[in-house]
Amino acid sequence: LHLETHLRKALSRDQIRVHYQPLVDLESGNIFGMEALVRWEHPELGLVSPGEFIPLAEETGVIVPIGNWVLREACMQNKRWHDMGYDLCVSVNISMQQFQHPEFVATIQETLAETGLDPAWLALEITESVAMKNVSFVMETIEELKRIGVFISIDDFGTGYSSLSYLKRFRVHTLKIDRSFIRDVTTDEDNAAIVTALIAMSQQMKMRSLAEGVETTEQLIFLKERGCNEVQGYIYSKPLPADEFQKLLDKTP
Ligand code: G
Ligand code: G
Ligand code: NA
Ligand code: MN
Repeated sequence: LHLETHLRKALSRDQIRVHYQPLVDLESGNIFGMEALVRWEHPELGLVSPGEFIPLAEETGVIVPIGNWVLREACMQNKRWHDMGYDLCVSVNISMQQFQHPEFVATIQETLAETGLDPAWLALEITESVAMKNVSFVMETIEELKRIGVFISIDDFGTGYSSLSYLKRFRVHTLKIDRSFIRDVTTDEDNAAIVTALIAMSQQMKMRSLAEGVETTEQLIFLKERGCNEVQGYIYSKPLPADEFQKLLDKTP
């Protein structure tokens, strides 16, 4: 099937898409932003999910051009929404290969300059595997990004080789609690304890907490009672193409 060859050509063949999933402020219930999630529209295979091709893209290095394209597309789209009067923050996933690329910070600056998006309306999601690699390099890069004015989130928190001491050194803006902890949060005491502790820790360290994969009202109530700041999940919406996401914005006050 030569998936790799096809993947390399996916960009030039215009087969890469970006879907958007709402990020909701738990106190107000308002959509304040969206996570950009890549999709590959393959002519024979149909819509290929990133779970299937991101690992291959990372192994082969194709993730760098694809990731840069997603970043640009997401910034362009968000600029369009700002010009229409929506104040939204777009959150973009960044792979380790992108983050470690010598041109990464320059790429962020160029993309913001060329799309005209204010840095304060862009957040970058990095995983703990990124944060693991080279602590001083990661710290420096994060500080540079913060100086530019973009926001930094730690994605899938609690699943990687987490070290709490990194959180102290990196000082990110948002901690995204992995959905594996949220799934059984109302029935499993251990998950309840972990999520409660992560929300409290975020508050005390002046970070925002975001719960991923929220699907039920019970989960929402649990999170609200503990002061979780933000949520994302099927309870609000699955990831949607830009035009459908915009309809969702128009529907919600
Ligand atoms: O959208 P979905 O739930 O299928 O995403 C599966 C995984 O792919 C998630 O872990 C998500 O973080 C990752 N992913 C989605 N879009 C991107 C992207 O643009 N870049 C990178 N590096 N990962 C992405
Ligand atoms: O790793 P990351 O958090 O970036 O992955 C986001 C992935 O989670 C996407 O593939 C998205 O489709 C998926 N997702 C988003 N909301 C939910 C949800 O409520 N339930 C489940 N099972 N998956 C979700
Ligand atoms: Na993510
Ligand atoms: Mn995540």
